[in-house]
Amino acid sequence: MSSLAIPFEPLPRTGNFPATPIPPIADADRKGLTKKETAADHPTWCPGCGDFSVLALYFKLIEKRKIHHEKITTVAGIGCSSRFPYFVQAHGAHFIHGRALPFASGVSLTRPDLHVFVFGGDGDAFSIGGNHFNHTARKNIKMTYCVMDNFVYGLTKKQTSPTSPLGFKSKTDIWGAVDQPINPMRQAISAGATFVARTTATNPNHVLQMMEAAMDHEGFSFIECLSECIEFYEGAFDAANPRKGGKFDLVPPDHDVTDEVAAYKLAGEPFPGKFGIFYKVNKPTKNVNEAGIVNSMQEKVRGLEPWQILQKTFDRMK
Ligand SMILES: Cc1ncc(C[n+]2csc(CCOP(=O)(O)OP(=O)(O)O)c2C)c(N)n1
Ligand code: SF4
Ligand SMILES: [Mg+2]
Repeated sequence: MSSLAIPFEPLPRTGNFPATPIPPIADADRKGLTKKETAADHPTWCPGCGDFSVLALYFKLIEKRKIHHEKITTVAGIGCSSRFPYFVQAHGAHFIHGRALPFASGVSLTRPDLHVFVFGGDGDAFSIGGNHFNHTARKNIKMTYCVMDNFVYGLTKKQTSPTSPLGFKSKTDIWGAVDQPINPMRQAISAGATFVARTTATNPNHVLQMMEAAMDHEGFSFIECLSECIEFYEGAFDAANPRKGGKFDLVPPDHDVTDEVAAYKLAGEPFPGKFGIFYKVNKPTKNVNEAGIVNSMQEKVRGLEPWQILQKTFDRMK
């Protein structure tokens, strides 16, 4: 148990919530969709971009976990990485820069039978979308948010991003970045995310493992996935790639994922750091809390006609 955890009283589940049992997302009786059945347009990313790998693993996840077209929901903001939903033949939205999470929250809260996947970049998540990131995490809204972190603004052709390291030369920092980069893992933990993991696009098995664990988590699951921008920050993640002379070190097996302080410590390790699940705790989701309120309100007016409900409201105003 984390030493920073604050005890709280979850809202009671009232009435007969959930009124209708929520069916499982996977349909075990149907065969898993192949990449051919879920791939849409050919991705327009630059050859060698790390984002290809993340997309390929999303297709693998869909097939392995038997998620069918009507249950696939892929949401993104704006950026190279945020083009993601275009390339998936299913429901989704390529939304406004930085606003993917509020959109996804609405979908998640109204459709408990789905699992919403959100993909995007470091600029989308931590610059323009920074506030949404913090609030979606603290509300613990059930979804998986995979940030394809390339330490740069790719789509707009090389500006400094919130994760660009000090000294990084870009069109907005021609003499080198002088601002301290944010640490996405620390930010996610401190904001209240209940699942925080880190992976890299150059290790496909690990990406898939993290996606599966994130999807299975009851709450807001965040994955920082290093994904190289071959065009504007080539070699950024060589230090995390054994094929380029770097090292890929897993989170030690004795790490307690419920220990918030231990998770901060892991997150503070110098690059390339560790990979795996840093933090995972169970807390009530906004989905459950809100459904409880809605259900108890519905109980109060069960069997009444709309005009009778209105009449009750007017009576209260007398
Ligand atoms: C409101 C608004 N501001 C700015 C932009 C311009 N813009 C588009 S994508 C982007 C940043 C993309 O960087 P990132 O989120 O890291 O994605 P990447 O392209 O690196 O995958 C910016 C500043 C925009 N489209 N909308
Ligand atoms: S500009 Fe960079 S992030 Fe964008 S598609 Fe090309 S390699 Fe990928
Ligand atoms: Mg980026």
